[in-house]
Amino acid sequence: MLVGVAGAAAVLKSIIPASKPGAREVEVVAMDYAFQLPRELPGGRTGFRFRNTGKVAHELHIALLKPGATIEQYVQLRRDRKPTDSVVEAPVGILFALPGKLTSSRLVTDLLAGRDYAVECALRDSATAPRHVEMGMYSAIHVPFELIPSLERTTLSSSRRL
Ligand SMILES: [Cu+2]
Repeated sequence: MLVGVAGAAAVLKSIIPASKPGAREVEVVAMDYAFQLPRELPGGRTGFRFRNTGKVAHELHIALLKPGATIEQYVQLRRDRKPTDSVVEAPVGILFALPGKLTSSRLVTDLLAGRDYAVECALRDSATAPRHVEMGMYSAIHVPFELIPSLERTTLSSSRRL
């Protein structure tokens, strides 16, 4: 009986994300050398597109920070040319955009409530030039608890009951 319930929960879990109304779409804009994007986004399925309005190539690299880690710590590690493992929990993905272009592909992820994401461009303009992140091309996305869509909340509380 318990196995049956757990099995049903597993099936529900795999179906619910697909049946959600369309993913929220967020367009991130790159300039030379900064990002324009919301500082806060609601949790849940989100698709990022990336528009480069600059004159050099840029990337949108998103990483999930460990709880308590800050974008400042992340950028300091970049400046010190050290690994970022101590502050990064998981990579999310990367989009590339050439100058003047909007990506045709999307980076889709489930933003986690209560967490922070690092956003950076680690490209450089020449082999000896600093990475763009070191020139200030970074940002952070905070996902507050209170902005969880009601569907997420329902899903969370029903899985707790199971
Ligand atoms: Cu860049």
